[in-house]
Amino acid sequence: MNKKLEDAFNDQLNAELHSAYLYLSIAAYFDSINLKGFANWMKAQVQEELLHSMKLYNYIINRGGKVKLSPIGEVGREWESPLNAFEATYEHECYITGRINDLMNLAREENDNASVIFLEWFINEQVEEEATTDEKLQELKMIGDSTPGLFMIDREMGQRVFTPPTTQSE
Ligand code: OFO
Repeated sequence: MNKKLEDAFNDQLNAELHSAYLYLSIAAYFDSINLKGFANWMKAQVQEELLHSMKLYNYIINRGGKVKLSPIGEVGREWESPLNAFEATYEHECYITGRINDLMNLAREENDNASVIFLEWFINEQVEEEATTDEKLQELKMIGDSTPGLFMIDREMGQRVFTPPTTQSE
């Protein structure tokens, strides 16, 4: 992998770690307002982001590149409401999708077929990431100010379990 791609993959590794950091902060916000189910959901999301980070880490190493860890940017600590926190989450996922698309375009420009194939997994993953966060956002919009509605969603979100992938390549 050339230097340009190595740098871009390292930037994406940083962005995924930043996503984990952001979602951990959102989990802490939910814990602070006693929405334990929402907090559980966000903690599972943190695990997802760490998985994405490790995929990139392993790929950089496997391609003979150097992993360069940079400081992780600051994240917010307070959100106005669960709805506001999910607006931020969905927006963040759309931002990550844009980054993955740019990385794919760069891999194509550099004629790096292995990177193109590797990034296909991330392209598909982002479809799922946007869909799941938007689903929660829409549910929160639907319930409006209903406290019973909020507790119902909280109960459902408490069921989420992070399942680590079973194959080594993942
Ligand atoms: Fe890594 O997909 Fe979310 O950010």
